[in-house]
Amino acid sequence: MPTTLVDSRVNPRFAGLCTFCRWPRLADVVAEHRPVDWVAYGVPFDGGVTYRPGARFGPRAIREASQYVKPFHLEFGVNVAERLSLADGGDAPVKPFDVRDTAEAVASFAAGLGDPTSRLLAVGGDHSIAYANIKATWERQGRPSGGLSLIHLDSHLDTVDVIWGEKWSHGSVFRRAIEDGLVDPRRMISIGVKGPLNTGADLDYARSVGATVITYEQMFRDGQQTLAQFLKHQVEEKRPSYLTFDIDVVDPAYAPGTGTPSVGGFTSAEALALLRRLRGVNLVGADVVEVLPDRDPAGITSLLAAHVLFEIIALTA
Ligand SMILES: [Mn+2]
Repeated sequence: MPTTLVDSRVNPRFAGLCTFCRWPRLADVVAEHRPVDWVAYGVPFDGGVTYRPGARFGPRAIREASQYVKPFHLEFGVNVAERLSLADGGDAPVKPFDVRDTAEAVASFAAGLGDPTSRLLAVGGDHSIAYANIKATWERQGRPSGGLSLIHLDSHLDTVDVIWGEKWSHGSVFRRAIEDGLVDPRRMISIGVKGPLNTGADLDYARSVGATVITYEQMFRDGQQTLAQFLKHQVEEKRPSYLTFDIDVVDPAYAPGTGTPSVGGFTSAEALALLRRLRGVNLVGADVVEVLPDRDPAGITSLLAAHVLFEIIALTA
């Protein structure tokens, strides 16, 4: 069912309520008893960061930037809003002083969004918020044993065990998700990882559990082949796959507004092209995280994140 969109040729993009991509509020869609294909919601939380805070302001900035996201996908040749029913689910409740409590609050909020078949897209917030959306998605998928497949675009692996004596932070999120059976590490791929690292052992956990890691450098060598093979399996097996997009996978020259910037990396165009290669994957949930508006002078990071959100949705249109 199509999305009821405000026509920007009648009502300008700079007017009206500010929702993701000007989609209707979820409450309005539910009141009309319309099914929803994707619910995007904000998670204004940055209590899990190990460096610069400020991603709690990400959802607002991305909503604002997304007013300029148009619905027709040029490369796919589809009007995404006509193909899909999309809604803005508002912001999840957060507990600003506690990562673990926030994860629980967000997961239970997410569990109630839309109808049981709606896909969930969480907009962060720091990367720690991915745990809750992965958990809610895993439950929605009927708790597949072994966990969801994970496509992870990030400069960092986020599989550290303990940081500052804490097991819950944006640097540990996928280790916890793997331990809890939400993610199948043998069907996990981390793309765009960049150095330097704290220690070479940072890679050990991901490799020991069977995850595939493609560094940014490798993408221009044998990484392309590894990725193509991984995606071929994903498409053939139709495995429920979750996509997590940390904006710091993009070169800070293109995405400066982020808390743990890592120099080099994908241009914005390369990142969008990479996302488009995921078409055909059985995508069941996603997140876009780590946008830090205070470090984003011209708003380009938020604008990119808004378009990343659109590209993710468009993969299923
Ligand atoms: Mn991350």
